[in-house]
Amino acid sequence: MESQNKGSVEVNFDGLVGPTHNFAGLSFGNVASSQHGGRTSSPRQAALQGLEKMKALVAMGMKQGILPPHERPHLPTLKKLGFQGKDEPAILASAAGLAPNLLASVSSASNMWVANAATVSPFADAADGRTHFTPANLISMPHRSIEPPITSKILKAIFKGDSYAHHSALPRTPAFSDEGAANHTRFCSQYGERGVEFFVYGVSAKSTSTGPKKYPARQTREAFEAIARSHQLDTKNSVFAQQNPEAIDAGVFHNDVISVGNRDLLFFHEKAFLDTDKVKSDLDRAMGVHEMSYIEVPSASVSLDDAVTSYLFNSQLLSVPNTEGSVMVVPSECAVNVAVKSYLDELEKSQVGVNKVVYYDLGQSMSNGGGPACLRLRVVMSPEQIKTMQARVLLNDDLIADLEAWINSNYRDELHPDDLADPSLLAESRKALDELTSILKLGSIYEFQTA
Ligand code: SUG
Repeated sequence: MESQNKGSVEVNFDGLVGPTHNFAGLSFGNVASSQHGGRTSSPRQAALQGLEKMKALVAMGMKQGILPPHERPHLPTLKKLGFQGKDEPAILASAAGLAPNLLASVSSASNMWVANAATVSPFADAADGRTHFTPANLISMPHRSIEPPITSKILKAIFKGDSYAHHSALPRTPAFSDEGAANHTRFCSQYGERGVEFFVYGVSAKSTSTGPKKYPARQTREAFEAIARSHQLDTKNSVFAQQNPEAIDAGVFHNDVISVGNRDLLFFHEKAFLDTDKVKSDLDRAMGVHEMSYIEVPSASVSLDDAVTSYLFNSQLLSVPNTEGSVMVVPSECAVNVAVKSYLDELEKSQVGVNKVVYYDLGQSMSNGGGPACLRLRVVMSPEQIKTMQARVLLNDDLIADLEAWINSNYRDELHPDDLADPSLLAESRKALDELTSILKLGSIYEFQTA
């Protein structure tokens, strides 16, 4: 098994921003989403900003994939919620009149933040040697709770064959509230070797400590325990840790807003976890002969507020071919926050763990609380898995050019939440997604294509 996994790499699959990207202020506890609700967005700029970041990673020599957006506005959900009309425009109009917030919910492009799409365990960690996927049930926010069925369809269409195991999302009840890879990190020496899976939760029935007081905890320990079992992980290689409720109440709605890991490095804020010493000793024990490295950022250098507004920890730590240490991809908001910028300058100068910091403008996604790490789902893939992938979702110059042209011809420059009832937005969105499934060689994955 070990030699078969040689040459395995971590592939970042980024969510392509959908044509209905808008600011509806839907996510309570996500400070940026609440602050920008009601403003005018730019779907085109959002999609191009995301693609620019992907292009930059490809240029660094990284393997980069994409996951397509979901069908939005989602008429099947509006119908399920009882909105009626003689045709689809009438159903949209009825929702816009009676419950604009629900129309916004079924129109959100939130599926772009694919760190919440699923939890993924690579083949090297699972007893059966397969790569396991569990789509997140996303029950804590109504607009995200409609994502799992299409996410599951997309993952099955892309990761096809005997080397993959696809599980159902967990039961849809608060006890199993699950937000996927945004709260999950994997540590290892080499990607294709057995690693340690690190599950961070906000709340647990077993916990004796009090949870957050102001904002909801969106991930339970019980959800992650179920996932670790289904993914056939060895308990010795699974570490569970509780988020610091103070961080959640400061706007850290997912753990990837306050910590990020890669290989044997954990970069985190001192207030990320309830018990930092235990986190470190549990990870050290699980890693065994491979030593962990920690970069703990003190509040004295970067406050929780600075962490939340700059999204410093929502960075990507990348092992770039032929480069020592990790390259850190951060949002450009980190360059304007004085405390964060001076911390990053020092970090880069020290050349310890992080050897280079690169800044990207993801302003459209950031205004809804989604930074570089939210936009990507990490999947460790063996050379064989990469070779046999049939969908055209791994970026190269041709695919990048096709996607740029596709975005430019299909996306609006501006969108206001009031525009969501416009029937032509529905038609434009479907036309765009129909073209996209051909570009990506995905077959018919959307309900409107099979209805
Ligand atoms: O679930 N925002 C997303 C942001 C997700 C970020 N993901 C990670 N941290 N991994 C959320 O809160 C806002 C949509 C709106 O308000 O229009 C939104 O869904």
